[in-house]
Amino acid sequence: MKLFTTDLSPNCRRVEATLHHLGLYDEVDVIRLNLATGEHQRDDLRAANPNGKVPTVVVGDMSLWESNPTMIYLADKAGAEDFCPSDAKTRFEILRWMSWELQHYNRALGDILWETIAKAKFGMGAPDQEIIAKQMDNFHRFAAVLDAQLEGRDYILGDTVTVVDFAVGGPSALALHPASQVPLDAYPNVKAWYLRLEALPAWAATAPKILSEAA
Ligand SMILES: N[C@@H](CCC(=O)N[C@@H](CS)C(=O)NCC(=O)O)C(=O)O
Repeated sequence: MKLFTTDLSPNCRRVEATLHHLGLYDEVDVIRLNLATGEHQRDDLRAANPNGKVPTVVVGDMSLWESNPTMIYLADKAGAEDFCPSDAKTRFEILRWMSWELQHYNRALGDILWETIAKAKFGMGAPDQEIIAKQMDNFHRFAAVLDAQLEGRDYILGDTVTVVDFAVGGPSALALHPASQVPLDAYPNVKAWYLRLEALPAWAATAPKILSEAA
């Protein structure tokens, strides 16, 4: 199995963490690319993923791209029923939270984190305060939904970690970073859940190196 990936990407982190969680990481040929210098513009990645994006996983003659369905496929193939339950109701909940994180919560958070953290790490200039202000309204709207869902639960769907936590939690390290400007103290259940995720072995193994180097 081959994985094209990069550091500091929540999309890559959740796929890498899934591979760790499933005990598959040692079987993976990891190709870690520096996007800032264009290392990902290479023929073998484009052959596997016409978008030329990471994460991309190649398993046999199959190419997996888009991180959320990639995690589901890997978990299903590994028979990880606890991590990715296959009954219709839970599958609906998994797909619902994955759609929600892409369209709403992590879209807002991603824009904020790009401005406050990533641009500085990649030397791409000062944060755009207008973008941050606009997305902060969206962040508050959707973080309140997540905080309510996590009330009385350790993880999004209940007492055990599932693929949904990895999907929604992808940006946890960046959101917890002191420079992120993300007002997590207003959402204590979200903050506690992010810290719970960071403590999981699969999550700890995939902590963004750029952040720890700077710490
Ligand atoms: N929706 C995709 C997003 C993939 C994506 O945008 N990857 C970024 C890194 S986070 C990338 O490869 N950027 C390089 C580029 O677009 O050229 C997923 O979940 O996998």
